Amino acid sequence: MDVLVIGAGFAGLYMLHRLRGLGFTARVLEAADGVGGTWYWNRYPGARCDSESYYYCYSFDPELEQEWRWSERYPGQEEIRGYLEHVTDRYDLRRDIELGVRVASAVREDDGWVVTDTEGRERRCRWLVTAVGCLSAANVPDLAGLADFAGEWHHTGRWPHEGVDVTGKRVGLVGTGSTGIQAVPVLAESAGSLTVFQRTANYSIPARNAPLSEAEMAATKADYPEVRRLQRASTNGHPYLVSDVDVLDLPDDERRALYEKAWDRGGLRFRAAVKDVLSDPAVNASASDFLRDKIRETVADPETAETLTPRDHPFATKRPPIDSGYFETYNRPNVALVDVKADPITSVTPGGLRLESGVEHELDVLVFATGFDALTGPLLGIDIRGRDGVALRDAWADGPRTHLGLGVAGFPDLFTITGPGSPSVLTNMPTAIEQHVDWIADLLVRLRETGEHAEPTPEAEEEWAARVQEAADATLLPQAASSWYLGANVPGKPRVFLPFAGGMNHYRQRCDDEAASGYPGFGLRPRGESARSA
Ligand code: NA7
Repeated sequence: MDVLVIGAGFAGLYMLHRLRGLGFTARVLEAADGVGGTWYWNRYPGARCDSESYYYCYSFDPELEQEWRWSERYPGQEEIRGYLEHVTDRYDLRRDIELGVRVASAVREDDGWVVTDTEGRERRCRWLVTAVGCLSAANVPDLAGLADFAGEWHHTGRWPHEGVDVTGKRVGLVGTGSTGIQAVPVLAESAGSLTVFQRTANYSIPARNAPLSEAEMAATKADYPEVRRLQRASTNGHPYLVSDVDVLDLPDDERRALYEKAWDRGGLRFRAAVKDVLSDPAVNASASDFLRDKIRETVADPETAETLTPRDHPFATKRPPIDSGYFETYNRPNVALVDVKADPITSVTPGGLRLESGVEHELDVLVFATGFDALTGPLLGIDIRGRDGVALRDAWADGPRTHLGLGVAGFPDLFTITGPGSPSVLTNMPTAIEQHVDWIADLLVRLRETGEHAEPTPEAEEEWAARVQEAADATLLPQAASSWYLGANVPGKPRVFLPFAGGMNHYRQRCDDEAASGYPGFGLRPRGESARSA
């Protein structure tokens, strides 16, 4: 094989399509029994994308975007999975995808990579591309007693395909990130009781999901060139630009009206309605106050409302969830909230969850909406060994180091789609993925022509790490101490700001400059020359 690609989600499928078109021999190895990546695994009740359907999709083929019909403003898990299945068939990708193959290790040998799966089967390739996703390594809390829990427990990112019948049952859900906030209203509808264990209160904005009419779909399809232009021009791959209104210059009533309008429109776009919300503390405080007021207005019980009100981080410094009736759900008689920051979970008993105070909550079903070992977890879950047998785990012991999030010093001819240090999770993912895939494809064409190896230089990595830190420091993002952007949700994980916060548009330009100037940060060297130090 010229290229092995690990993962068959948005990234792996498009990578395979591009490689085929360029005449490379390529294969995708996928651990799951189907394509879809994130959207294969995340089947929990309420699983839905927070980007809108008309732009949470590929842009590489105008025919594809004209053909596909989205049914709702935000696509549900099953619909996105269906879309990716369609793409797989439409471009005849399936014959080069091996499903049910979990990669255990990838070892640099001679001029290429030896990739070994968990069954011990080896495959060799010249270039290795990881398309393993940013949020695919489930983070299950290491709680004493979990193995002896008498009920059933599930992580939302590993939800059983046949579903979980919670009808009439006592359900406990841990975690109030985007996932928990999506799942709570749906679980509450059929559970006998639902107890939500909240560690960090979260802001959330109504999604305002709704079916898409034929007329709306037709208008979007007619407008796709402009949608795509805006996506490329924006800082995070969404097809709208950040407002140029200085909210603090507005009289109180006009500012309130601006927030109300953004609230009524709903979704992640709220953030874009508030200029400088992620860089000016006073602007952020004003928007955060508006969102806190909304919680108080929505939740009937004042004590519950107060517990649900975030006070320890500015709005959007953690990934802001959007919801369909989340805060309203706490007005249901069968739903209770437990503050596990005040009274932490200490263990799982056969009958439920025990807190530090000794209080025990009796549960039949335990749901961990506890997120992921983000960005680095999926890569470090594979034993990747570069030049001289150096393990990626060791190279990244103090946090990930990459050049542009695309490659790692010491690991020649390895390319990491949406790797740490790239904008990835701060963007609309398909936009970031397409940019990475296209960039990698161009580089591979050059490497095939010249016979060179590509391996980031330590100097380039160092410079890029400084840029990533600098970009984060120019925002309020590092202020959220418990953010998974910082790796803070996984005990023992180094605290390093993981994605590049300098904007997708600027990042794209930086990558284009790298290519146009002959890939100086990728230390291209003739094939056969064994090491950079040689
Ligand atoms: P997140 O956003 O990481 O949320 C996980 C939630 O689980 C969050 O509220 C955590 O609290 C909580 N958590 C994690 N571990 C524990 C333990 N041990 N005890 C109690 N509570 C815990 O993951 P999601 O799946 O919701 O969303 C991930 C992304 O997917 C999302 O941002 C979108 O990009 C799509 P914490 O805040 O760490 O105190």
